[in-house]
Amino acid sequence: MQVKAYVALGANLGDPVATVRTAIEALRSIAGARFLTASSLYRTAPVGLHHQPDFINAVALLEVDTAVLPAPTFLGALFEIEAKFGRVRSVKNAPRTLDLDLLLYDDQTIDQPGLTLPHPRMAKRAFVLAPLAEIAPDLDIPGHGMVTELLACIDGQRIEKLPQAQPVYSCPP
Ligand code: PH2
Ligand code: MG
Ligand code: MG
Repeated sequence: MQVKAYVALGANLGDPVATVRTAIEALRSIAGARFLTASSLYRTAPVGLHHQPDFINAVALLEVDTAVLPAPTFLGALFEIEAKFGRVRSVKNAPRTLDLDLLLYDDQTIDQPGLTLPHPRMAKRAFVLAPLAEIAPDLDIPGHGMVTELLACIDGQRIEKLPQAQPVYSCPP
């Protein structure tokens, strides 16, 4: 069976714009999943963290084959990509080269060590809800409600959509 899975991307070390763009490309090469779309990139103030640089955040949508990549295996594939980008899990919430969070896997609710679905904090975070609303405005988050309504309830989290990268044309001579 094919299901939709939403993945949040975040980075706030090094060149986070380049990291998130390259990580979106890396999501295209997960065996057993098909990349469908990704949101724009957003520059966001750190939420729940002090004295950290701004983040670059985005959300991607993939179609996942449940036989090949059940939710915990799919999460493992995301961790492999994080590791390739040099993520070291030293201290909880340390600045990170790349954070990939599994937000939703179809409408599954899971509560096991290391994997809670829907992602337990997604409904309170503009840096997740704004990019999610861009690619899935009608999405209903199981147990929480409509993505656009949840976003409208959030105050005081600074977030700015970055302009899309334009293709570089060279003019004919
Ligand atoms: N991730 C966190 C905690 N706080 N704040 C922003 N703006 N963006 C994030 O990706 C983020 C955060 C934990 O993973
Ligand atoms: Mg996270
Ligand atoms: Mg994470």
